[in-house]
Amino acid sequence: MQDRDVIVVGAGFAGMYMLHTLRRLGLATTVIERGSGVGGTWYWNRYPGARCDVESMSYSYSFSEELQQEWVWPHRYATQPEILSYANHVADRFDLRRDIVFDTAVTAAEYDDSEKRWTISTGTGQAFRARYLVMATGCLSVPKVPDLPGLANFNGRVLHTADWPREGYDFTDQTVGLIGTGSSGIQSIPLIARQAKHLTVFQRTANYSIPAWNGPIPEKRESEIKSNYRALRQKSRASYAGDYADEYYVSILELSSEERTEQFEKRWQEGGFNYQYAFADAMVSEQANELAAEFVRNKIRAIVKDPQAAEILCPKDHPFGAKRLCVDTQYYETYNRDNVSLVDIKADPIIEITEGGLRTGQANYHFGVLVLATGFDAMTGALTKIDIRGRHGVLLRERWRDGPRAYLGVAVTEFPNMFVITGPGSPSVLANMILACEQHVEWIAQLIEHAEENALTEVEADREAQEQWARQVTESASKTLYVKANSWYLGANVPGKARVFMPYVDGFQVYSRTCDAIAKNGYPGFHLR
Ligand code: NA7
Repeated sequence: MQDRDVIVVGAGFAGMYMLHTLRRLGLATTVIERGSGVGGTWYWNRYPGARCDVESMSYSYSFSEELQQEWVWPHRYATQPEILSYANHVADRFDLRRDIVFDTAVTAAEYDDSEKRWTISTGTGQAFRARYLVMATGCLSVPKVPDLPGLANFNGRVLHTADWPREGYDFTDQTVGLIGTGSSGIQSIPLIARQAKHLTVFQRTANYSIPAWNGPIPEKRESEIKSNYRALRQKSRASYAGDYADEYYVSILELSSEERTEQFEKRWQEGGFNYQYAFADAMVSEQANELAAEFVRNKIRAIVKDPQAAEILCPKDHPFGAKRLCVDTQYYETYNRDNVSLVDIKADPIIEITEGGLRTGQANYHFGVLVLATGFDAMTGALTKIDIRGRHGVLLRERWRDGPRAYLGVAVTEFPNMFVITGPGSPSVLANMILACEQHVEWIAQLIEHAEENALTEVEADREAQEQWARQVTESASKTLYVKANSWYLGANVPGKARVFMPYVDGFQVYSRTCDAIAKNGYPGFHLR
């Protein structure tokens, strides 16, 4: 059994920076990582077209001025291989690998009340003891395989976007069925269609997607950002979404009809999340939301030549942005190809997967490869999968049966000295994730430093503070339209999962200010023993 000050679980962007930061505090830290390399979600999600939906120069670490100056992002939105190569560069540059144990999945973690130590068990039989446990396990790291009758009988290859073969997959001359039209489906469909003989997309819920207009970052733009990086990062930290893109906060309902069309068109032409974040009332007023939504539907109708397919692709059953917005390259255009067909499985649901394809109530479909772009057990899946036992052996999974509860989204009562990076109840997936990771890492490190300096042996969230926080997170979300869709934000995509809105919706800036004030005031809401 190895004794460490801190065990960090996960070597994605959160875990890597946590290690770097704890080392600077002089704490003996080991990171345990299930994959064979760093990068977390960007290590596993290797499907064609996988790309970040936040601009590269913003979706990158800000903690090192040298790093952000020297790294060159080739595209406005980075591809998965580009992000992975950045993660590897960071690991090398800061000499992180020597403290990362790869190919090792944490299976259990148990807190010993008398020793004030966590014991961490792994699938390889290696065990560790540590004073602190930091879960950097990611929000989108447990792929969700749908419970489709007959799936085991399928004769061909089954691929899940979030667990893609490392060697890639060649779709040339293949007939492909693809289930799922969230970001992973919407990003991969155009590329699979270009290679495959035929692609049939099975859509249950139509999603809103905004073009990325991706391309190389012009040199002038890059140097503008780099010469102004510090200020731009400050702007990101003071923003709603943790990004330096302008959040204009124009109110849709205050605009005249002409101004509205002009604004929607402008945001559509800019591409990406601006289309959502530019508008102050988009996520709070049904009327404003519907105007933004109808503009997107009309774009879909203009792009997709087959009017019947276009109507199937137009989302009508949930507000715009209530499921995470997709950012695409030639997604809707792909349905104009002769080798692509679209099946509405809401109207005609899947009955079963067969040996050679699938059967709906009204038809049989044949294909040799099945792609599941069916998402994740998001936000909590990676934590509830591990047997995490706190004080008196209580299981985290049991405590979270009716929905996750974590003070500030960081600490859980009865689980002392354990911290969760971008946990449920923090802005996490509603913000720029790398910045959200940095903010949490820095805040957690500061709390650990405080504990070390004051010879504290236990840091634990107070139950009432935790409940109050959970109530506030739920209450804030309930005032928005985010709760009006069956999204993974709500756990609605996993059968049996409690329906609780998990991310903090009041914005990155409000959240990080709250965290700072708590640190400054001696950590109210925590028991420091
Ligand atoms: P998402 O956004 O959860 O999308 C999953 C898709 O798979 C969605 O269209 C689902 O339809 C569909 N799905 C899931 N289960 C089934 C079954 N059983 N039958 C038919 N269709 C199903 O996951 P992604 O991987 O695309 O994206 C996740 C995040 O990663 C994304 O938001 C970005 O932040 C990056 P449904 O909507 O449930 O009807």
